[in-house]
Amino acid sequence: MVNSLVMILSLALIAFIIWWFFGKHEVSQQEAVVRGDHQEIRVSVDGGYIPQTIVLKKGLPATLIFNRKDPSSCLDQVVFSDFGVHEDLPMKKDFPIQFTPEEAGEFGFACGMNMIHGKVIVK
Ligand SMILES: [Cu+2]
Repeated sequence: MVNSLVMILSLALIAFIIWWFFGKHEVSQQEAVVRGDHQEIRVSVDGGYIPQTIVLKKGLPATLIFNRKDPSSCLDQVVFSDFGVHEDLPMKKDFPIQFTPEEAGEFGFACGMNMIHGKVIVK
């Protein structure tokens, strides 16, 4: 009895490990679109940032068009500390945030309370 229980638990654990390593973990990632002399991407704010990971090209001015659909006060500000951006996001309105990523790397951004996170990858 105990043996079969251990067996079942082991199988469940193995299944979990397989899922963890080989399953599809949907992390939304999107690249900005280059338009002439700048790059642009839309980010919607709804329970989190969509896409959560934004890929930008190094050295090209970027416009991130935020649109907040989530009324929770948690998400009413967005902070890109590496780029000196700290803005209030209006509800249901396009709100452009502009900066130029001068260095390659990964840079986090977050809500005003640093609870909800997104990431900028500069290549
Ligand atoms: Cu928050």
